[in-house]
Amino acid sequence: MFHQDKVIISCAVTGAIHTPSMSPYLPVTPEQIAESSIAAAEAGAAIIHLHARDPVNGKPDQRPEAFVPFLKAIKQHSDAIVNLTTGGSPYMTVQERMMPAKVLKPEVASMNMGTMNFGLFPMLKRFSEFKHDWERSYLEGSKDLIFRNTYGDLETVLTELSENDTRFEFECYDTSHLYNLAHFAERGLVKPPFFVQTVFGILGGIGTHSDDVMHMKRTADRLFGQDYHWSVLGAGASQMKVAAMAASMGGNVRVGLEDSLWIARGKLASSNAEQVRQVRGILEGLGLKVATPAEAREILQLKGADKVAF
Ligand code: KMH
Ligand code: ZN
Repeated sequence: MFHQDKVIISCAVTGAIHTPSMSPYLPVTPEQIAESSIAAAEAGAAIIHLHARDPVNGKPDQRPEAFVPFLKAIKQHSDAIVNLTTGGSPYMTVQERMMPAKVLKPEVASMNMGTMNFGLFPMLKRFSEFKHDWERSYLEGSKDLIFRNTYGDLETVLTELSENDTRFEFECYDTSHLYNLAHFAERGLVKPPFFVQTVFGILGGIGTHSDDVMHMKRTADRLFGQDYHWSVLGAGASQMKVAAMAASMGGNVRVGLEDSLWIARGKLASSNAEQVRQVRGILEGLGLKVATPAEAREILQLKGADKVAF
């Protein structure tokens, strides 16, 4: 792992795991997504990871035009780095999922590094009342859902987005995904420094135990040496615990309502910025300093906000 002086905070503002009925604070409309992103950036997030939703029913929407209104607002009011999802939702095709990043040419796009189960159905135990028709079947359907990221898919997305000098947040949900990244590095399809987002606590991927965090770090250290920057994302209740563990070992952190709706046990986070402030407090309490967007651009060797297409 490359050792940095500053810690990069990413914030994933809304996304495809949760549905609008689960939290009144989940941003849904373009105005809400823009406002929440700008506040998260002001609180200290250098990178904003974004999905779009249908403003009426909150369903994930992967049309590039659904992203444009909030991207323009975010660019106007902050210098945060925009990271666009290519994960979309596991119900979408890979071509659909890639389209916003292909058209809008962000500095960073997410890249899910392997095909996997993506079990959202356990949330049905906690949430039973839904405002919109699609929500229950969306969660139930995940019992038989394959989140497709074949080698052919990865090759296509990596090649096409690299043509625009978009770099990647490599989302690795298990050790096999690190090996997949090493495979593409060996073939020269991806260039260091790699921004490796190890993901903990998604059913279908690795768990959130400290041994899991250590195992992912050790494996990435062995495969990539100094060629990678490590970041962690703990889903659900593990969000801050995983962040604290990784930060104490030199890692970067991702928070946000996409990955966890919570700020404390049984207490919903009232905004993305609230989670950013909380993780910032943990980092600063450990004696660490938070990277600005300019510092994060330098660390990750990004092309700059003037080279995006929005
Ligand atoms: N919420 C993450 C666990 C993507 O957008 O590419 C999954 C994610 C996928 O962020
Ligand atoms: Zn995402």
